[in-house]
Amino acid sequence: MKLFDTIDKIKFEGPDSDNSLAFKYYNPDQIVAGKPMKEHLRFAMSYWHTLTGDGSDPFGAATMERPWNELDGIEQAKLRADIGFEFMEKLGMEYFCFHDLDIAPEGKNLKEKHANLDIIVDYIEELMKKTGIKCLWGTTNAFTHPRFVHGASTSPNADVFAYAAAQVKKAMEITMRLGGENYVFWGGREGYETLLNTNTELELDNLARFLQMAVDYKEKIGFTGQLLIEPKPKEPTKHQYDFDTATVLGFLRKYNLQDHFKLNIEANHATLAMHTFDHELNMCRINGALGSIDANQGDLLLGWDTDQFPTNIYDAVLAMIEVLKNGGIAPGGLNFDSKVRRGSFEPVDLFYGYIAGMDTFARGLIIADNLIKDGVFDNFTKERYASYETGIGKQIINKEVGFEELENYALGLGDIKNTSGRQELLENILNQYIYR
Ligand code: XUL
Ligand code: CO
Repeated sequence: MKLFDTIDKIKFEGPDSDNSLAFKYYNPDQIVAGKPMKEHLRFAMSYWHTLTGDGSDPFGAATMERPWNELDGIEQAKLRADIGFEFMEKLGMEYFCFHDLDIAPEGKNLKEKHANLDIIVDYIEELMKKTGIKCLWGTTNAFTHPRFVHGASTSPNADVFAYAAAQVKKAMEITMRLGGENYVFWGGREGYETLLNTNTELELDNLARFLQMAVDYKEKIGFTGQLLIEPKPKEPTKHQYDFDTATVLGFLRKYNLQDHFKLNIEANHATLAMHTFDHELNMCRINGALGSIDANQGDLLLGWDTDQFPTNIYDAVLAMIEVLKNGGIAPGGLNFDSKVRRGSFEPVDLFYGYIAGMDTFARGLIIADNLIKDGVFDNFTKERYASYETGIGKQIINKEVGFEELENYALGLGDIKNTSGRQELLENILNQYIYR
């Protein structure tokens, strides 16, 4: 049984095409900055939003029309996998990302859950061999089941800590078996609702203990994938511990874990933390911690994680500037942690969503490359900081002066002259590159 019998492989037809089921900008083999577009972008399908998301929300029932709705258990999981791989093949999507719970039913207990996973992993492995599609990253879902009501590794209940550890152990083994290039830790319910009942010190220490165990186990089994932490400031808890990039970097350094983890930056999580997407990417890049991207966008009028397909070209350009300056994103990639709206319930809407996201980032990549090649912002910025290349600025950089020398220098200064930051000029030029 196939879901998309009426839809052929999505092809690149260029910006003038009026075929809604074609790429206008994503041309996988087109060379940009020395390598094919697909190697810069390393697009991935999110198993959860694409294959398990049903369109339900706190106010309403499921809406998504999907053929697996009629099935359950292992049969449902197999049909999802079949259709998921058909979908990726048709999109030319080379990677996928998954939670354990997305691919196999939970089962009555941990033993049954593991057995279900083994069946489905065998099945997915075959589909991967047949199609050449690879795993970008795997993770565990330690937030949906009621046992995680108070968190997983930060739960006050040590039994829950142990259960979560067993889940990560298995999920890491599966990810390794599927050749996953990364393993992600998103905090799930690792946070708190009120300080009145929370020992934050113990919870944070336990989070670090848990991550250290994951590092130890990774080394023990010889998993060579990159470990990633995905910051998010709130939702589902009021305060998530992995608030944003700066918080996660501080945490990793406090517990001496910084050499073992990079970050997976999600656009909508950045905006929930009152940052721009490019701010978060930039903070990672300058700290050598940019690991991977969850590509989506939020709605600026809403304060929650709407996980929409990214269509904002402005943000995509600024994000791709960071990726290019990072020397690329591999072994990470761009995972569309994005879902079609509840009202977009027909299967074809999944194609429209992915085409929109892939085209936006493809175009973003080309514009970012042009801006970098022409030195548009780099030349301006270099000039803006030129005072640190000679004289007192150079002495500051070289640590040749302290407060006393600087006071002497300042006493000898006349009126200080600043120059304009030219923000509006730069924004005009950015728009000009986007419009071209
Ligand atoms: C939740 C979120 C997750 C992670 C993986 O907001 O982004 O889907 O990406 O657990
Ligand atoms: Co995410």
